[in-house]
Amino acid sequence: MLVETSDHLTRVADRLRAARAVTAITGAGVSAASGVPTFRGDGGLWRSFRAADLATPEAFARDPALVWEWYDWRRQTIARCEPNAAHLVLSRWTERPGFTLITQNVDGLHERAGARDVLRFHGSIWNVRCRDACHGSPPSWRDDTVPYPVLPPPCPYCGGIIRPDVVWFGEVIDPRLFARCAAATACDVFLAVGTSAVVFPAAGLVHEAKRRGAFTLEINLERTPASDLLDLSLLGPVEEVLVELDRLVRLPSTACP
Ligand code: BJW
Repeated sequence: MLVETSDHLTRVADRLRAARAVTAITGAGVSAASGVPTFRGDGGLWRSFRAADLATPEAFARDPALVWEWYDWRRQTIARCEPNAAHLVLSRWTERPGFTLITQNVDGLHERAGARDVLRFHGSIWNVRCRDACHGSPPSWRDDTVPYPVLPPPCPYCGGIIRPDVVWFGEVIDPRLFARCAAATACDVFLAVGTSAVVFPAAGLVHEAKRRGAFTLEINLERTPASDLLDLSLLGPVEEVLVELDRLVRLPSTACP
């Protein structure tokens, strides 16, 4: 179902207010208003670069300097961006018991907005690890260097090279993290926010939530492959829709007893 009416927003707000457990998964659309490029669509990152050339282990093995140039450029871009209203609403919602925030975004803007316990499905662009998992190095560490003086950046533990600690195509989601995200599909309301819903297994979570009985909705500028399967699609800029939803959630309930 596709809607944009205030009546539907009010109904969603009623459901959110009554829900004991709410889970949201966010995608690049949530950071678009902050100036972080999305992956697909107009101006998306894949318009200028082929995913297979940059976001795969094979691409990194072939040309680590090229892949790092892309990540270094994105890190410089993100470092200049600030969280927007959508990040701020979601960060407030993470203070609510029973709320789980899963993000596919690697930009760290949810955390910068103050969100608690964010489940980072595809890792973080601000974390790195030794490409060869050398003995002396931790599994992953934070590195805010922007820009890197040398590409690919050297591993400070073995002199080899480091890689971004993100999940590339063909790589497996950390099983413990995946288990926590899968468990969060047992909820009353599941929101898919600003994601094209084409990358699995992340895109499968909303379907699993629906199968388990959750009310499922997406917030997006446009229809996605998930639209027909969800209970509701709210079409609009997430940084506006979430602010309005948040305002309505704070009002007294309008639901019939
Ligand atoms: C707005 C807005 C505004 C804009 N307001 N809205 C099942 C079926 C088919 C394929 C597979 C499958 N299972 C696995 C696969 C393979 C593959 C996959 O899914 N491929 C598909 C593309 C076909 N998946 C994988 O390889 C995954 N691993 C895996 O499955 O392991 C098991 C396995 C291993 C080996 C073999 C087989 C299985 C890993 C996926 C990793 C994805 N990694 C990336 C890069 C992360 C690092 C980095 O950032 O560089 O993650 S790709 C990229 O896509 C990134 C994103 O997190 C992800 C999702 O993108 P997202 O967030 O949805 O962004 P966009 O740009 O696509 O959409 C933005 C949306 O916002 C749009 O809809 C706009 O309209 C909207 N929007 N402004 C509201 N203001």
